[in-house]
Amino acid sequence: MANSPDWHGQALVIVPTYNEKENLARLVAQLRALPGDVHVLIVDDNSPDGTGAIADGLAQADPGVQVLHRAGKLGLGTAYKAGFAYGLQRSYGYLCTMDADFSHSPASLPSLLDRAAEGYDLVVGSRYVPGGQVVGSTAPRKLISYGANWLAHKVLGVAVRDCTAGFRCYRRQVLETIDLERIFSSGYSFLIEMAFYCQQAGFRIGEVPITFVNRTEGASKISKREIYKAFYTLLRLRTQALPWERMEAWARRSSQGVRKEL
Ligand SMILES: Nc1nc2c(ncn2[C@@H]2O[C@H](COP(=O)(O)OP(=O)(O)O)[C@@H](O)[C@H]2O)c(=O)[nH]1
Ligand SMILES: [Mg+2]
Repeated sequence: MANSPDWHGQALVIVPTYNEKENLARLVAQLRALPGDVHVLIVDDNSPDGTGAIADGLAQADPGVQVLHRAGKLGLGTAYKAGFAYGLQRSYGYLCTMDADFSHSPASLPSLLDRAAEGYDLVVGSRYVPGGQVVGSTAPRKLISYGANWLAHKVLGVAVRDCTAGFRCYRRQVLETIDLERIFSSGYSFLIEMAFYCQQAGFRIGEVPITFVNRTEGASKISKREIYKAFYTLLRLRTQALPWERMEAWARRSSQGVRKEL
C-alpha cells in the first residue's frame, strides 16, 4: 500500500468568521469529508448573526471541530494569530487558513498541503499563477487586488504573485520562527506582512493555482479603512528602519494635547 501523505493527521485549518451563518455548516462538512482527518478551528468574533452558536453546535457534534470565541470584531489578522497560537500549543505540523465564504474551495486544500509536504514552508492558493483564476469578481475588487499585489512586488519586493490571498498552508516551523508579536496589522494586511516576513526569513514559498470564486452568500467585510491600512502597511514595511513606534507615540501625545486645548 502506498504511504499516506505526511500531512495526514497533522493538519489544522483555521477559519475566521464574522457573520457567515449561510456558509459555515456546509464548509465545515466539506472540510471534514476531506482525506487525512483535517481538523477545523473556527475563530468567531461574536458574529451578530449567530455564527458562533452554529460553530458550537458543529464542535459538539465532532471532536475534529473546535471554536475560539472572541468578544467582538477584532480583525482578520488577530484572528489568524489566535488560531496559530492554538494550533502551535497542540501538535499540528501544518496550519492552514481559509475564508468561510467558499471563495476558497475545500477541494483545493489537499493540493496546498501536498505542496507543503513536498518541502515548501508556506504555500499560497493563488489566483495569479498559470492555471489560477477569479470567477464572479467585480471590477473594483479586481483593481484593489491587482493594485495591492503590484505594489507589494514593486515596493516590498514580495515574490509571491498573490500575496493578499488568505488561502494558505504554513508549516509549523514557520510560525514558530516568525515573531508573530512583531506583526502590527490587525486586519487584512496581515497577509502581506506575513508573506514579507516569510520571504525575509528565507522560507521556501510555493503557490498552487486555485479558482477563486467571489462569495455568493453573505457580505464582504473588507472596508475602505482596510484598504488604506494596506497602504500604510506597505509604507511601514518599506521603511522598517524608521522608528515607527516612537513616531506613533509622539503622534498620540500630540493629538491628546490638541484635544486638551480644544
Ligand atoms: N474572526 C473574524 N473573522 C473575520 C473578520 N473580518 C473578516 N473575517 C472573516 O474573514 C474571511 C474573509 O473575509 P471576507 O469578508 O470574505 O473578505 P473578502 O473576501 O476580502 O471580501 C471570512 O471568513 C470572514 O468571515 C474579523 O474581524 N474577525
Ligand atoms: Mg471573501
